[in-house]
Amino acid sequence: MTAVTAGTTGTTGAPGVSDGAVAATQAAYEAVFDAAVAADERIEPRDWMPEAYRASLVRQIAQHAHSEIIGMQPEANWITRAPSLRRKAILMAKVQDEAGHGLYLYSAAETLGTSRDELLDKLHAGRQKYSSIFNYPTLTWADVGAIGWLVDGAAITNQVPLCRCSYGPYARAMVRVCKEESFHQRQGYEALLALSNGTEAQHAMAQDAVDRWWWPSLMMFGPPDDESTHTAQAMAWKIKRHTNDELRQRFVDIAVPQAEALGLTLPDPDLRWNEERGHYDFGPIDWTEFWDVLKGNGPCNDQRLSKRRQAHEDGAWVREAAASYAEKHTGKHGEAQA
Ligand code: FAQ
Repeated sequence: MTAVTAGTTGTTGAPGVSDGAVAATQAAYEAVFDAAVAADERIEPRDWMPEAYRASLVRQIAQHAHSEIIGMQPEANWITRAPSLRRKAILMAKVQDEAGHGLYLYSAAETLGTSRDELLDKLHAGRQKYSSIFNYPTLTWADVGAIGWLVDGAAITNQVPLCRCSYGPYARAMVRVCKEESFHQRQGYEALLALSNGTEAQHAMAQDAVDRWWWPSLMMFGPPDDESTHTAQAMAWKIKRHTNDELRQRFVDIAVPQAEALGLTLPDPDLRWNEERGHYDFGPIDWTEFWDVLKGNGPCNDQRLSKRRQAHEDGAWVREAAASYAEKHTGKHGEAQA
């Protein structure tokens, strides 16, 4: 079963076509789309898709893209103060990778008919979200390690299943993103290991960072399943492959033995192996804090958005120069000149 190509399947606007005929055609397209999803086929940009599917993808991909570029800020805060040239070079490469991830994701959203400008305008106007995690401050160098280990670790847990997302361009973008995130996670783990095995003060710094980043990392997976607005439909469409709670549990199960290997403690007295479930039990998450951060009341929401707006304004000349270059080197009919 192959999805129907949008260009050949317009359902409205044909003169003399009755409402009943339009509805029947619409139902037929929908059946083809449903069958393609059921058969685990990829939906591609030119395929017909329900408008709600398109809107849901734009919402999720935009939030994801915004998270990548806002996520550059807490880490960039330490580039000038990295403890060695080696650490500085690694951190610069990581922050650049995040910009690249934003680029792949904005490009994936563009294939759904939304321009990058439009999405950035919505971000700057506070009309689209980015991940709650990036509204927390990076107070010490150890926070860079904790972000790599926990935040990138949570991001990988969430994003590996997205490589099997039903929408082709998003799934393919995720393959490369996940490879790079794996490198990021390892560098964070290694930086924390060095601190944990260092002086007493360095060990304490690593522990303090883990104490502050642990709970917000668990919140990254989104609200509990019974409060998640989009999960059921997103799973039916195979955009999401697992629920928020399933992925959160998977992350906890991976992180606990890693914390032990690091010689660091996770700040949860209720954390213990549950033989019957075959998983770690963990304590209650403070969902009031999560919703409060989403409303704009986290420690760094204002700072993150105002820096982003400023960066966009500062970059205006680059966009103008690129547009003017493209105009100069493009012929009357849009083809590039030799
Ligand atoms: N923060 O119905 P659900 C990274 C919102 S990338 C803010 O469960 P859904 C890389 C949600 O949008 C991190 N808002 O939503 C990196 C919805 O509001 P809406 C980003 C959140 O979509 C590392 C409402 O709550 N990753 O870290 C959050 O089914 C280091 C109800 O929620 C992605 O975006 C949250 N944590 O599930 C970069 C992955 N959670 O839209 C730099 C792709 C929920 O109705 C440095 N996204 N909300 O207004 C997803 O997998 C999903 O969108 C979820 C949320 C799982 C995040």
